[in-house]
Amino acid sequence: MNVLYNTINRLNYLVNEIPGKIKEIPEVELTNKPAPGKWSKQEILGHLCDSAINNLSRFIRAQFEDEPFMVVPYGQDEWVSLNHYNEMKTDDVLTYWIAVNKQIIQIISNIPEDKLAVICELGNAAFREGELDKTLLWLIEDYLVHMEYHLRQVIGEI
Ligand code: NI
Repeated sequence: MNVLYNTINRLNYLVNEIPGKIKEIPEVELTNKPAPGKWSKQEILGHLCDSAINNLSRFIRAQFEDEPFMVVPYGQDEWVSLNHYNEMKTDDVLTYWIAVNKQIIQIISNIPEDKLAVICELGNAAFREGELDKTLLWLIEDYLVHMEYHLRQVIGEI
């Protein structure tokens, strides 16, 4: 059995179930910014699109670039604000989120086991403190952990 079996199952479940739950939330609530500089729920969903597109790139490149693969952080606030997610239709943000995650599922379903062991060096020193080097497998599992953390901020328990 693929070591990513549970992760892939969970991602499939979330991609199928979450959009319907988000569509139940009124637009005013989704786009409300709790404070200037704080993300609205729709912007958190946008942040998950940014996470998806950046990690999709990592999941591809880690398989063929030099090892250790360097995980370069992206400017999360800049990505959210320059994508102007709060001005978009919620449906369009959701369509984007679903499409990129389906492609991530497609990619990770086909990574050979030896590539899952590729060492990935995290650029953020604080994040690395006290931790061993990570692998591509860890990076993929952490992608899901991060997604679930933010989905809970948007819709509560998932
Ligand atoms: Ni985040």
